[in-house]
Amino acid sequence: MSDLFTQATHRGFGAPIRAETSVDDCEVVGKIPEDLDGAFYRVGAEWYYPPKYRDDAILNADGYVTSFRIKGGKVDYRGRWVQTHRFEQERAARRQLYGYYRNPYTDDPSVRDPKRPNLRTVSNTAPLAHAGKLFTLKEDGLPYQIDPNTLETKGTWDFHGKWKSETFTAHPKLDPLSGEMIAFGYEATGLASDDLFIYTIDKGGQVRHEVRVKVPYVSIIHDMAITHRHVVIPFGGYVTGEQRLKDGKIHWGWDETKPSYIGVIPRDGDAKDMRWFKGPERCMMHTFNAHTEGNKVILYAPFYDSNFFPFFPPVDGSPFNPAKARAFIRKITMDLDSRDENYKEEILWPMQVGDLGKVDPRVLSLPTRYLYTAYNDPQRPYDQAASGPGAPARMTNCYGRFDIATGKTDAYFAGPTHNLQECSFVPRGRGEEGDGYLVGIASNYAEMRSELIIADAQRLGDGDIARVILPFRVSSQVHGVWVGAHELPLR
Ligand code: V55
Ligand code: FE
Repeated sequence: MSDLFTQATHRGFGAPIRAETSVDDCEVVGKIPEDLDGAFYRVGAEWYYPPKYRDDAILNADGYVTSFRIKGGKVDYRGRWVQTHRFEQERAARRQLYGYYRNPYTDDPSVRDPKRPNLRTVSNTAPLAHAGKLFTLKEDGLPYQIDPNTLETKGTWDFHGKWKSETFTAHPKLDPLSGEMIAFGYEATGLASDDLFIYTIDKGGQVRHEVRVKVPYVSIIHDMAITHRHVVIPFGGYVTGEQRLKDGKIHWGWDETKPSYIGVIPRDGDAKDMRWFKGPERCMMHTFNAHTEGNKVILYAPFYDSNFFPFFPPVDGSPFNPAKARAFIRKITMDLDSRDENYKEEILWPMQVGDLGKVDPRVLSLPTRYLYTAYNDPQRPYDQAASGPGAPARMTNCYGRFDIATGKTDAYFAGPTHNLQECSFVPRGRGEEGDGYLVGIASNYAEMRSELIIADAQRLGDGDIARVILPFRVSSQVHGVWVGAHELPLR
């Protein structure tokens, strides 16, 4: 095995897990609310074998899915690799076979197949529950169906043959009123292709509508948003192309001269209805939510000023600039009556935030009051000595609730040796926005183990109501979701 796992970046909390584990009846500090019945699913990137290239993206690591099944105040934990085609090839060969992030030309000849890039997906980005099924997602391949109880991988899912894109976004959106899912695939017809397919899938899981459009240029289209009338598709900055890939480079480079774009198309619209609103250099990764107000589409999103990913380097040869990798909560307006096709942008809070944001899923597509995301508050105590030499210079120490109506913020603080991963919202009660819990994993650096935090989303300042203590580090999360027991056949 390569020496890469012995490097500093792969030690401490970043060290590979290399194991599948189950813990029933986890240790709990505090009290798990009796009304919680469901599962918190998380998906992340976990190298089984070290990467072939030292400067590869962590986003290229194997998919790993975890679950916390919560019922009657008890918690069972489980973690499994997603058994993708690629994972099976590697395990059979007992070594790494795959090269750079989304570049099949750099793969071992035994598996190299640039005509079928989705065979090398790692399904490491997000869980999805829809129409009674659980999936793991990665934007360069099809969904993998997962058993919601055992986390066993059942294979890829193409919606009864009706999903024609070779890829499926990691961030489909579920309409809370209709139960529909809106999703898309980009690079839909092959490596570096400029085809974007957008689908509506009904609440029973059947494809109901498809539209095929061309993008202004080929870029990461990572997330999307929906309103009750429109689908919103933001992207910008990252570039790729057949030649770049044949030259053996990582899939994306950053081109600061490229404008950002936000596509707006009516739900169930035709290709000719797509409008591309334009703006300055931006790294548009995640969204919070959007709604339509008269003839304006309003999007809330924690976009970055510029390139966030050091492993996708500038195409002009300049060094990665961390000073511009800053995310702010932005309100973006697309005026459907305008002729100039420029979007308008306002920064709502001057503080930097983490870009993995959430809203109460009951207001998805509708006007929103509360935005939730993690961030670093430098005013909070940080016990760097107790956190050890491998701890980050600044901890992501808070979950914030940002109130758009009042401008007020509330914060949950995890402690002086704790680093928070993305939070997820757990709805409670009859549907009033914001009534629920925030759940998420904290890395306890002092004790080198992970804890599941459960906090009341309306009383973040009071601290957590329960912590589930794991006796080890869990895999790092990209995205997670809470799924109620009524949504999946949970045991
Ligand atoms: C992102 C994550 C990905 C990816 C592309 O957070 C973009 C953004 C975990 O994989 O492949
Ligand atoms: Fe994401």
